[in-house]
Amino acid sequence: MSQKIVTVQRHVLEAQQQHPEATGDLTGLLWDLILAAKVISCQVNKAGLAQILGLTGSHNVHGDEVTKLDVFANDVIYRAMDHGGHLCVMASEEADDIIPIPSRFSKGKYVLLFDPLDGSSNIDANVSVGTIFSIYRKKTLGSDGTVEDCLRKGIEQVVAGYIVYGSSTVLVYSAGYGVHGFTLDPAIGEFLLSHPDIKTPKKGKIYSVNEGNVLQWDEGTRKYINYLKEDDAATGRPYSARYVGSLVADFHRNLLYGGIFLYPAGHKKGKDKPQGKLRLLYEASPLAFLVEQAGGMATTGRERILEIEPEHLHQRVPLIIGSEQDVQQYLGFLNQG
Ligand code: AHM
Ligand code: MG
Repeated sequence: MSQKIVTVQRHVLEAQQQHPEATGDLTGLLWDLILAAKVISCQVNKAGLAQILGLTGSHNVHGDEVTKLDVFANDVIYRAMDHGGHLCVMASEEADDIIPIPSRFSKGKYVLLFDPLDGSSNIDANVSVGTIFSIYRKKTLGSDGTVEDCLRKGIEQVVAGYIVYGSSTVLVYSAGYGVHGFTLDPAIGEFLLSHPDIKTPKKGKIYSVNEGNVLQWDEGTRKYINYLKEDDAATGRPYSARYVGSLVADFHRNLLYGGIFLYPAGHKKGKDKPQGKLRLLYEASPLAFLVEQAGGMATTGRERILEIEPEHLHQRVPLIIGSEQDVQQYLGFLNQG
């Protein structure tokens, strides 16, 4: 018999009904976010046609060029989420500071952190991009959320997820009871359950890294990548290199097929300390939550991503994420260094 047809809304609602104490607040919040995802998806699909291609000429807090679609996605999420009464504060990769909920709206008990359009430097070439989100419960007193409500360890996440705008639009989320994927049917405007209870393979055959940075890496990382290229059928080598350059797309493929994604710390000229590129709160933490729920691992090489205590909103970390045996093996190389 063919699979049941389940919308993401029904899936979220049924999960909520397992928790008699639930108020429906989180469900309402996710519904608002799903609406924003549909609006962004529609606009991303029109990117080649619309007049909005090109750059605004402005830079975000990381010094990256901000394309109009980044601004659009950021704005859509804000406008879908500010008035629902579920949130007390938001923070976005595109904004320097926390984003308060306007005083005219009632405040809720949740905190939303998001990267509105990850990988957007690829958009002009029709390469997949994505939205990443992360939800926490408010922890401070009072109705307004604060920066303290946003600076949270990943293990405290209530929900994490992403939407990848690719050959189809796919939404993947976890509320701590497995990872579930839904594909948008554009004809009916609904996300339908397509990937129930995703488990990532324990070991893969893919590695994803920007190898152009090889000279900036530490010895352990270099040795590990060289090891993956050696020919040894008994240990499944060589691995295949796959790197889109859009984190959500690289992550989504590896989640389904297995493998390892690495953005290690790089020793850059003029900087005394090696630095990661990806942002802890908007990229690493939500994807780490998902990968662990799917049976994988995420680390900086030194610590578990989900246990990092953030110091500031736009903190960057090295990110090594994927199949458990692959990440463990990487750690082995790093420790031998
Ligand atoms: P962005 O959030 O400004 O789009 O940057 C993050 C992106 C990730 O999607 C991707 O994994 C990474 O940057 C690619 O970086 P690089 O071009 O250095 O390989
Ligand atoms: Mg990003």
